[in-house]
Amino acid sequence: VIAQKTARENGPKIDLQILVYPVTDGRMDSATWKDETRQLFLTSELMEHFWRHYADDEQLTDPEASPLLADDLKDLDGLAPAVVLTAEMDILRDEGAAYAKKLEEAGIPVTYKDFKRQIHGFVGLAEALPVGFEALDWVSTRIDAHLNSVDHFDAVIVGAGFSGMYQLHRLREMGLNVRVFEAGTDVGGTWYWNRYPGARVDIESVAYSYSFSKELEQDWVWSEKHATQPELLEYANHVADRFDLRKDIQFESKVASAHFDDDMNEWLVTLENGDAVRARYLIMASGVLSASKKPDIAGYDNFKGETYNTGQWPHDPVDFSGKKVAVIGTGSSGIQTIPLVAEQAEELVVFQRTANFSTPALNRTLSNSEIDAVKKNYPEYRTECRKSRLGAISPEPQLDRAMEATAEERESRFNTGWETGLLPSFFFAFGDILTDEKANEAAQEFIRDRIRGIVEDEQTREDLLPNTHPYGTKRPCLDTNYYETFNRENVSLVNLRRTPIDTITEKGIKTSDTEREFDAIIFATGFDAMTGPLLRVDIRGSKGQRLIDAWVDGPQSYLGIGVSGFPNMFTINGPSSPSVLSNMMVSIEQHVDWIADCIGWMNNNDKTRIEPDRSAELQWTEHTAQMADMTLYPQAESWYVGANVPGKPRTFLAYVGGVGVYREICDQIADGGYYGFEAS
Ligand code: N01
Repeated sequence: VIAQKTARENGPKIDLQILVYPVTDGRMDSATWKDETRQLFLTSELMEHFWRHYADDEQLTDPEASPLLADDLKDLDGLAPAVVLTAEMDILRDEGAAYAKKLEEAGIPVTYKDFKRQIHGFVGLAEALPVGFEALDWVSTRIDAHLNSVDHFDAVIVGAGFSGMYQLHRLREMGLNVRVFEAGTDVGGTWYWNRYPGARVDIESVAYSYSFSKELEQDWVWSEKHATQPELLEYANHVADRFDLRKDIQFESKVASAHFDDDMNEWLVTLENGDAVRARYLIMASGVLSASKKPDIAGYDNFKGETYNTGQWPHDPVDFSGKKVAVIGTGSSGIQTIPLVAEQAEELVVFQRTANFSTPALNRTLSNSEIDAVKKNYPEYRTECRKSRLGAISPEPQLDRAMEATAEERESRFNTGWETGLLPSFFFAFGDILTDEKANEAAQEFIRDRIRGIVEDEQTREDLLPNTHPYGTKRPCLDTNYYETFNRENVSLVNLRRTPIDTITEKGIKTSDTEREFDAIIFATGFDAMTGPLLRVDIRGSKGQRLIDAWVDGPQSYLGIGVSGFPNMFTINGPSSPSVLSNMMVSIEQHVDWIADCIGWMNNNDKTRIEPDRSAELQWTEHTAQMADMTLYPQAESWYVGANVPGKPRTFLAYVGGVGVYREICDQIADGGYYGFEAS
């Protein structure tokens, strides 16, 4: 009534009218009004009682009481666009629907939705009837769409690491209009954030690189067997320049939320600064080890000295000369950084909760002839990597059983593993290292023996021996002089299993036996892996369903690429894909290509909405878990199962079947018309 009146009398401009099960017709005679089955919560009798308070007989049909009965809507300049919501089981349903239709016929933009099987008042009862949240979300999305005249894209990609960069390139080549949002100031993802001293890739550089461009592959020269973080970042920058990627990447733009709009089959993506865009596809290229975990240590904020987190290292060099430094955490990050910090600091104390398995990286510069040989053979090399289990082909996996070999044979193979300096060399020494406890124990004992042979101090040596989990079930590490570092005068180890941390204090760290003072503390305490980067964005799918609710018992995903109820969303290296168990570059390229092909297929077939069907998703999730249960992986308290984040549901987060097998499955699904997905 007010919207009509201000338009009629040239009053204040109303921008948008939001009518929630509106009362529009004082005649009280619509079909729903009279329907016996709709007398729920609001009855006709009660509604008539309200009407009678408001209007006498004559006024009931006055358009200033019953806006449906106005006959001049077509002539009203400036009548506000409307959002109209009704509930199917409401006596007011028909008059709300009739008014929406009438406005529309008068040329007023109207968005109308009838919420099926709902009763009058359901929006206000959202706590009891969660569909109310869906309705609120629907209304707020309409308001957002109205207030923000937002840009539209074919796809939004979250993250400009190696996956986001290549996805942008692929989709742009297909002629799509794409926007990438990146929280950092430049490209590189993992290699942009993890700038701690000693950071390197522990897959061979020649394998950990893009294969999509033959020219790039031939032009780029890796200097070392395991490239350093600066070299990897330089590579990312080179790729961004070479393919002119930055023009479609918006930096310093952290995505806060992504809400799916069922009516438009689009995502509304909102940044932390409130800016928003809409896109048909949402591609989460947000990384798997990118959500740093705030350490669950008492007094974390007390310390007055310098603090560093390996996952968010400063861009300017940090100088530890003359300083007393603590490192908490002995995963890959801690183990890589400890030897370098030790060389600089006056004193270094390492706080270790779990001793980890680490073997020497044996890093070295690559010779020209080695590089030439790989480049000559790159197409075959890449094909082999794609077909392999881990996405890297050296060393060659052996398939026989460890305990059927002689002790000498085991010793010899493990020795070769130790001397190749390649991450999978122990997994691949025999076919059953990750499935047979005895085989694994043999590998463990070999490594423990080597550690015993390196570390001089008796107590430190004992404390460094890993004995809480099978080899490989926590991500094993490759190091350069890690164990040797504990022979230095200025380095000591605190075993937190014997003397746990009580609290961090203003000056240092207090363990159960003593307090130590430091100038700097380095937290190498890990990440909320795999699901963290997805759940830190407020993602809401169809009908307002939140991803965080859908995954309350652990992630469920079809192929680690799509999630049922979250249409048009793709996750690169998502949970239940090989991702962290593989050479990430191989897995990234495979997902990016698959997603690009899928979007191409959608466009060619005039489809605008795709999502996994629930049964396919459940089957895949179960299959992933069953595969993991055939291995020793679930035995460790690792980030692979979410054990490092208090309260995180325990599920094994990756697909153990290997990248070759996985690729075949994904290809067959695509070839079969995206079997297990519903596209419309
Ligand atoms: O993290 P982590 P990361 N009090 O979770 C300890 C990849 N990566 O950053 O084992 C005391 O492995 C925790 O102890 P515990 C790679 O996939 C790759 O090192 O939980 N200690 C553990 O020792 C890797 O696996 C590369 O008992 C606490 C450490 O912190 C993944 O990233 C390089 C603690 C965390 O280890 C993560 O590695 C670096 C607490 N409250 C990383 N909380 C390369 O490619 C945690 N810890 C080479």
